[in-house]
Amino acid sequence: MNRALQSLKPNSRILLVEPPFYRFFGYERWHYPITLTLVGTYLEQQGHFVRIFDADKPTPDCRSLTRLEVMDNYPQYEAALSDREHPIWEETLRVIKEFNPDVVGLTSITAKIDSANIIAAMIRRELGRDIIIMLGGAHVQGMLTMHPEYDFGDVYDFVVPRIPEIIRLRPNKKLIMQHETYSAANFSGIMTSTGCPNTCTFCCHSFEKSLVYRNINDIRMELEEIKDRYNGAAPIYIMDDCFFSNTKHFRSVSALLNELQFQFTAGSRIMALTPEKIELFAQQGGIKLLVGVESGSQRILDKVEKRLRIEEIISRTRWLNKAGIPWSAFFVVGFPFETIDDLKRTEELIQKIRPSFVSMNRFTPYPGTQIYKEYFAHKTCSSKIYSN
Ligand code: B12
Repeated sequence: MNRALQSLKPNSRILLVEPPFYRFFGYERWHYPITLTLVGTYLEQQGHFVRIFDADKPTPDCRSLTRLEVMDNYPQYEAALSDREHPIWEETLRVIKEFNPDVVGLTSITAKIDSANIIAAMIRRELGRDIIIMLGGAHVQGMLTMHPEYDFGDVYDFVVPRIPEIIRLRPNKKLIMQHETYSAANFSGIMTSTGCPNTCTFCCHSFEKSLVYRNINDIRMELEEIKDRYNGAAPIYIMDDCFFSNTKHFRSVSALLNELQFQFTAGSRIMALTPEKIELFAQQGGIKLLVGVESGSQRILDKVEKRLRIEEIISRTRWLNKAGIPWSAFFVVGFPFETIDDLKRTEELIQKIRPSFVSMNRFTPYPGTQIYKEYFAHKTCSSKIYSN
């Protein structure tokens, strides 16, 4: 067990808090807090009393936004970071006070770290030093990979980069405050495995290299719970990094989804696609596939170690179009070594492969990745700690 977690006194009252982010700018893009639900399930099994407060749960005024609207609205998040009296911070503090925790646990991806820091500083300011505050998540993992001595600030008592094999647990959704108000669609995201055999230089996957698969009976229990308890009619979103890579696992989970009459969406590496798997996916209830193409330039694909040839992209996505399965192609633009010519090649490839949906994403250097090491690590870290 993680040594810091081992040091918690037995039967602690632990409140895990998902820092608010999308809610600040009215975006309803949201899945239940899967990371904290797994962490909470683990801590509950260690004998603690655990609850999860999802401070990012969308309110009724949140709605689906286009990418341009997200860009326009994003400054509202930045404004909230400087506004201590924002109602969302006040609500978060009120819930924490009412719960009266011994320990507060925060999770954070890089985008949310300022929000997590504000909550930690607020607890220190209002509730003193008796409460233990811990921080985990992809940002902590990345920063510590890069800078092992990195100081997250004295608002935190300790940080937890990793709890191995946690993915094998079945997330206990009842730990989430007001879980009964959540719908099947809110709980539609499930992870049946984690890990990736690839080593793309922009991906944070370096943290959890090993492939870990959940037990099929356990996956069945989670799906049945979504169906029975939460009246599951919504399609399931399989959040695995490489759902198609292990054929045996792919077959058994797809068959299970079909047996339970779920439709589903999943991601695949292009090189894991075969005509047989595509056919099986469609037969078993697959309604949409997500694939990471990243670039139409072979030079860029090689540079980011995607281990993918343009010819393979063209031939394998042809199978998808032939099978008539809707598919989204994910691209990254703005690598530090990308040229206009590379971008033109991406545009040409999109015309050629004709995905049903194109997701164009701006490159972000995440700490812990190879590309961050090469191009950004020497720059000064600028994550602010919001002091008392
Ligand atoms: C599922 C998923 C999603 C889901 C989110 C579902 C949800 N509600 O969480 C969706 C599809 C919505 C999504 C969206 C995005 N995601 Co995402 N996502 C993942 C994925 C595949 C799994 C995350 C997960 O739950 N893992 C299982 C948990 C248990 O593991 P973990 O989060 O790593 O946590 C471990 C430790 O950090 C620690 N820990 C974590 N928190 C805490 C807290 C405490 C108190 C303790 C003690 C320990 C602890 O314990 C855990 C076990 O070791 C990861 C990749 C991966 N395989 O990890 C990417 C990943 C987290 N996503 C990433 C990104 C960038 C995004 C987006 C920003 C993409 C975008 N541009 O829009 C958005 C942001 C969404 C948001 N606001 O949270 C990056 C984050 C990189 C970073 N440094 O920030 C990752 C790592 C992908 C990658 N390879 O680069 N994502």
